[in-house]
Amino acid sequence: MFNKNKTLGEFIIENQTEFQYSTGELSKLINAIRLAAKVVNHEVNKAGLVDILGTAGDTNIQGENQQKLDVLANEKFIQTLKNREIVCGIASEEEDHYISVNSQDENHQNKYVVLMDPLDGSSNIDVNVSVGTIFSIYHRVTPVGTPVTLEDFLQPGKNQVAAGYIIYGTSTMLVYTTGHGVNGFTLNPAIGTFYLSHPNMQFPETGKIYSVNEGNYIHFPQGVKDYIKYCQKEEEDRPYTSRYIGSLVSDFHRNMIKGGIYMYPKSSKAQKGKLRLLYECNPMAFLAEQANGRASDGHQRIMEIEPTELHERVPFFCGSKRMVEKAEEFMQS
Ligand code: AHM
Ligand code: MG
Repeated sequence: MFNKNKTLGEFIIENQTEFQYSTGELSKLINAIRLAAKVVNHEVNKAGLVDILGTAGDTNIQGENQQKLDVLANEKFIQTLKNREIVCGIASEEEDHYISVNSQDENHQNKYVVLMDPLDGSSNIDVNVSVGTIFSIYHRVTPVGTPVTLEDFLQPGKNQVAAGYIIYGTSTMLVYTTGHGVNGFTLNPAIGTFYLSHPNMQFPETGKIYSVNEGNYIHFPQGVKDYIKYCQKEEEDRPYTSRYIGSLVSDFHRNMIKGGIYMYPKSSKAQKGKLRLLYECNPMAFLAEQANGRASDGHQRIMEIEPTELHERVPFFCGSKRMVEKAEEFMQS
């Protein structure tokens, strides 16, 4: 039996030694993410109210500028990580370039870079549908004490030391891995504490849910079309159920619990699909593999891909192992 009273803070401390570099720096970093998550959660939860309270212009009732929540989430995460001086670099889906932290300070010994999508699925906010934050952490490859370079960020996903997401849903959860399985923590909003609610999360080997934007069907490659038809066929345990929120974190989270596959294929309109390798696919792939699932671009393991640019996109198939393998078969035939 696991201890439902265990807080995220306690869990981080207890598991610190599991980590190969184990200086406490990664723990501090995850703590900072936990803090930023609470701040963003607060903002996301009052999203509808801010609209009501704000004037038609750009300011709300307190005279503050109203901001789009994805921009706000971006600022909150960057601020928290910078203020606590625990990373040497940050890259975000919301920023054109990476940010070097304390690059002028030679004594700055921080080893980690963070890549993130501060508020994924943000088009869902206006309609009160769950959104999420995705983060990915790497050990820098250039020497500590020097400014970070692009090389520190353009690492294949297999180099990740930690990754996770926060889902702002019916309850708010933080789910993460440091390469020793996946654990989920639910926020008790009354006291602002995350508790271990989902220890050792695992994708079922197979499932009955497929998640894809079928509105793009005619633009998909033939292999994807054939796989979708396979999902819909009346045979054995099929047809599967179609569930698509349009919020990667939420679709992934549901599929991890119930069993399913999430797909964002390439199409004749978008040759590399839509999702970003560094901010979305790599962290979700790390979580998937740590939870006994699989993640691929249809032909190769997502985490093997050598990135060439920060905002690079990639087709994405992720979820229950057997379902992803089946989709790959269709794409390769
Ligand atoms: P975003 O980073 O601009 O929010 O886009 C990513 C989101 C994913 O969360 C979601 O799965 C996908 O885009 C939905 O895209 P579409 O509306 O094309 O189906
Ligand atoms: Mg996104």
